[in-house]
Amino acid sequence: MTTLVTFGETMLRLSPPRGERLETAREFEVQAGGAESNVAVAAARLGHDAAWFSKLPDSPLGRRVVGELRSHGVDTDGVVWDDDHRQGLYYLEHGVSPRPTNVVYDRADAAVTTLETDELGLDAVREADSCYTSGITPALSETLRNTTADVLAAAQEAGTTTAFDLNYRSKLWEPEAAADAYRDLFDSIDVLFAAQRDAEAVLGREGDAETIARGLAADFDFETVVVTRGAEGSLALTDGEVYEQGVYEAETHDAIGTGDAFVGGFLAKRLDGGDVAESLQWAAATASFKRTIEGDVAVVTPDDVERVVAAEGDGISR
Ligand code: KDG
Repeated sequence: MTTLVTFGETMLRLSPPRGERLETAREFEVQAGGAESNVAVAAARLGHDAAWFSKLPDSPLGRRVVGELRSHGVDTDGVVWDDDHRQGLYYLEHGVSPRPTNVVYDRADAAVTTLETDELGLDAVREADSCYTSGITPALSETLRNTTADVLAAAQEAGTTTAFDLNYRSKLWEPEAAADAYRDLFDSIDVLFAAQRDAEAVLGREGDAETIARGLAADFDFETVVVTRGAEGSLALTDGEVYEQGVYEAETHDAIGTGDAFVGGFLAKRLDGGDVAESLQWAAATASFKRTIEGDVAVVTPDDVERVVAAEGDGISR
């Protein structure tokens, strides 16, 4: 049985060689990248049956996305193929101090923005142990906002654990619009992942990570709230208990997808029957491992994660 189903947009990511700029580069490296498929890849590579649902153009570009995800072991049988819309792209110029990393989206009218609930096989979502999407998905179109609500509600009603990362993207919408959409979905979410900066800037939460987690759990009845704090580590609240986790040191080669690797590591360990503390540890270790790898996804094995944890224990709590 599929243990994890994720749902969202995957783009092709085009990045010039390091040290070159988008406006002058003659070569681009091409890879698939999208928050929800990044989570599916991490979970698949950590030993789970992970499936990814979306809609893609029936073109070489859409097939390239599917081919890449399959190469990591992700089940893409639920992908809906489309003849009328395009493949979303994003351009990534890697930064180097003092020049910041620059992301340029070229994703308007992507096939996924037209994905309606009726086109999806919701049975797979109902039969899975866990269903994950992020705040990027409802940001992409009104249609997808409705579909996201339907998918999460169907999953939760069927007893599938639903997980959601706020993943606020300021290039996609304003904080007020995001907050409205999030609040509409919160009733259907069991496990919430929130970067502390998103909880503050979008949901107007104040205080330290524990205060934020307790406030969100009380207001929206989440089973588990995980608050991430970048280099400061992370914290999870479940059944009133708080668990803290430091970061594992890593030499950062490519930070894109670190948050998705964190979620993938957490869900994978939870699906293995790990408790929240162990799952946080796997989340942090998978995230740090990802930072050493070029591309959106964590090309990782369970042994890699075990080694990080064994070498550093609880990580660095700052
Ligand atoms: O978390 C990484 C994502 O930001 C990247 O894959 C692109 O999905 C993406 C998005 O919409 O920003």
